[in-house]
Amino acid sequence: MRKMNVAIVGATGAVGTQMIKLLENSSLPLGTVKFLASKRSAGKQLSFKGETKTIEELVPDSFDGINLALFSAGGGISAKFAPEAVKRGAVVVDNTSHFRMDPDVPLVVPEVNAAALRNHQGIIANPNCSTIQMMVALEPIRKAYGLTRVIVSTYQAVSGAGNQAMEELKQQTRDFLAEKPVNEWKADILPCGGDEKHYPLAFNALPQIDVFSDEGYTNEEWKMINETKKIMEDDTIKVSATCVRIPVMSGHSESVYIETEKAVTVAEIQALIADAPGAVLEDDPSQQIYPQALNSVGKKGTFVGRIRKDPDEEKGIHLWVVSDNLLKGAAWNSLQIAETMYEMNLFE
Ligand code: NAP
Ligand code: 3JM
Repeated sequence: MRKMNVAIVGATGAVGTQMIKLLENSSLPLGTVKFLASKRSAGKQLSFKGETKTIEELVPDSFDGINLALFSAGGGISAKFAPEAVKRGAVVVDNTSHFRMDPDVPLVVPEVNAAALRNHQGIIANPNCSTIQMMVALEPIRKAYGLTRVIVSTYQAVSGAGNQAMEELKQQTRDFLAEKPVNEWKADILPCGGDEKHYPLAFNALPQIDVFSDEGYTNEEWKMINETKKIMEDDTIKVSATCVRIPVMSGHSESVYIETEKAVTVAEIQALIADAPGAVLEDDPSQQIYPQALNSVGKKGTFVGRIRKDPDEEKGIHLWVVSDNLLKGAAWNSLQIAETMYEMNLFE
């Protein structure tokens, strides 16, 4: 069996830390494993499979001899270093939004469109966390009944914004409990590191994820709209999104409204979800069973419940979709892409 030499770029981050844990239990036959981050972290040590490993500073030559590079250190780092990794013979699975809409880059959720991996030219993009879990829930419905429209509102966890954002929420929560006035809480990152104003997230809900873009939508909302059409290979599906950050540590929740092409019953959708790869049905109102963010943490599945018909729209269905944003939304989907490629014999 061919050994895989793997580099994790952004190894100290919220996503990178989960990637390391998953790689310890991966089915990939591992050769060398390298952990890369910025100069700030170079020299720090961590444990991998019982051995002590040292974080190295990311430089172009980091990729010499590497055949798989998993990137999650921001779009700018991917723009600069992913081509360097490919030049040196690595396959890159990129977690940032930088390459996602590039027509030469497959955008993959393995349960949905693994076949697209065959067309890769060195870089494969991992979709946005909120898109991924929605695709796992909707693809089986689209395949069986057709999909004409999606309207989604998200309730996104703070871990999706990185380690510093999690720390900021924890401190604001401590400040609230210490009865410190809200105007004295520190808010330097959320809703979005790249924007001018910052607001507290503790005991709040912020309808802004990423910066604002065209037509009053944020970039996060455009990611959900555009990525859905690319993954489902259908530009005619009407998609709209409202993305909201809430004070949950991990686990994104989504209220998803869809319209199907053919009429469908709730029981038919429940049966499809129960059978769908990567999806877990949790839907029994009589027993108060429905997906919850807290219960999703540490799990690889996408949990689906609250499935019900729209009272006024014959082909309208509502669903509640929950998944661990750092796992299926990021680290697990990336590693699953790599494992799937290995099984498909796509590493040279
Ligand atoms: P994070 O907790 O802030 O971690 C950022 C990571 O990037 C750290 O390892 C950091 O290393 C590294 N880094 C920053 N600047 C660097 C540089 N100049 N050179 C090398 N490494 C550098 O962020 P995160 O939540 O893990 O997210 C990281 C990225 O993954 C995001 O920016 C985003 O593009 C992507 N992401 C994708 C999804 C998704 O939906 N698929 C979800 C979350 C994040 P140091 O510790 O040395 O600073
Ligand atoms: C999730 O600094 C950056 O470029 C990263 C911003 C970011 C992204 C992104 O756009 O790549 C933070 C958190 C994502 C994402 O998955 O789209």
